[in-house]
Amino acid sequence: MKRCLVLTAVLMLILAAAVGCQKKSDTIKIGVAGPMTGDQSKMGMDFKNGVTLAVEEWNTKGGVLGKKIEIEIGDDQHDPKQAVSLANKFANAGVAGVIGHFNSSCSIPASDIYNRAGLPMISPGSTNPQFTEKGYGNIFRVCGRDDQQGKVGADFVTNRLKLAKVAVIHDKTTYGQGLADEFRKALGTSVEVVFYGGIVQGDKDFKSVLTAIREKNPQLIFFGGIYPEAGLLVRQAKESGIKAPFMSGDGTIDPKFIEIAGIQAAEGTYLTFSPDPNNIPSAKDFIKNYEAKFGQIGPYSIYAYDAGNILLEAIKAAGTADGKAVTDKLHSGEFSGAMGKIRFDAKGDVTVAPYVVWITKGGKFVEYWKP
Ligand code: ABU
Repeated sequence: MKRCLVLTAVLMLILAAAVGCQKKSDTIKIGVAGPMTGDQSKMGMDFKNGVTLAVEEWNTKGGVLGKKIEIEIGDDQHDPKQAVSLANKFANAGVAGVIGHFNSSCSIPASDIYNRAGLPMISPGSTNPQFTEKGYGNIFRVCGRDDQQGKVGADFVTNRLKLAKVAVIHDKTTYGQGLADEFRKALGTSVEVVFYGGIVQGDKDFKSVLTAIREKNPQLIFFGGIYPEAGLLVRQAKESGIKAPFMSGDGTIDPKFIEIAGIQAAEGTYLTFSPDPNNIPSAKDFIKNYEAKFGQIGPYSIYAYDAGNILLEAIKAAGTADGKAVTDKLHSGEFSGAMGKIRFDAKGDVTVAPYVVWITKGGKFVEYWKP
C-alpha cells in the first residue's frame, strides 16, 4: 500500500512537471516594468499600453516563433527596492526579456539582476547615463541620455535665450540630480548658476526653496525631476510672484504637469524631449491605433511600443527566446520603429538621440527649438 502511494505521488509529480513544461512552451512571455501605481503611474500605464498594442499586433499575425506572446506587468512603484524584487520575480518567471523600467533609480539596480539572469532589458525612458555604462551588453534603452539632453537644454539657454544667470534645482533622484548636473556642466562660463539645490520627491510645499531662489533673481529656473513636483513648483512659483520661466527635461512632458501647474502658470515653460511623433510619418499608424484603444498618447507610449516591437523582432531573428541569442540580435539589427530607424551601439544606447526644446502654450506642449 505504502509503495503504491509513493508510486502515485511520483507519477503525479512527473505529470505536474510535464504540464508545467507544456504551458511554458506554449507562449513567450515578456515582462513590462514601471511605476504602475502612485503619483508616476501615468508613465507606467503608458508603458503598459504601448507594449500591449505591440503584442496584440504580433499576436494577430500569429505571435512569434509560432507561439502566442503574453505580457506580465510589474509595478515597481518608482522604488529601487521594489524594482530589484520585481526583477528577481521576472527572472524566475521565465520571461524572455523585460521592457522597463521607467525611473533610472530603478533601472540601474534592476539591470544587475537582469544581467545575472542573462535577460535582455530595454528601457523606454531611463535616461541617466550610468544605466548603460556598466558594460553588461544585455541592457538597452530606446530613449536618449541625460548628457545629451542636458547639453541641448544648456545650448538653448546659452545661445538661443542668451541668459546670464539661472537657478538649478533637482529632486535628489538619480535622474533628477543627474540631469540638473549635466545641464549645469554644459552651461558656458557666460552663464552663472546663482542657486543650486535639491527638493524632496513627494513633498508638496516648495515655498521656502522658491523664496530663496527669488532672492537670487535668476532669469530661468531649471528643474531636474518628474511632473508631480514640477507641476507644484511651477504653480507655487507663480503664486510667489516669480516671473522667471521654468525649464525641465523629459520627466516633465506629460499633460499631468499642466494639470497640476494650471494652464496659466505652465504657460511659457520649456523642456527638452525628442521630436513630436505627430510630425513623424512612421508614427502615424501607431498614433491612430493607440488613440483608438487607449486615448491620447503619453510621452513614453511610443517608446514602449518600439521597445516591445524591437524585443520581438530580435526574438524572431534569433529563432529562439534564449537571452544571449536575442541580445546578439539586438546589437546587430536595425529596427524600423514608429519613431524611425533604431540601432544600438556597443553600450546599448541608441545611435541617434535627437533632443529638441518644447514650450507649453495654451495648455499644450509645442515643439519650439532645434539645436
Ligand atoms: N527620463 C525621465 C525620467 C525617468 C528616469 O530616467 O529616471
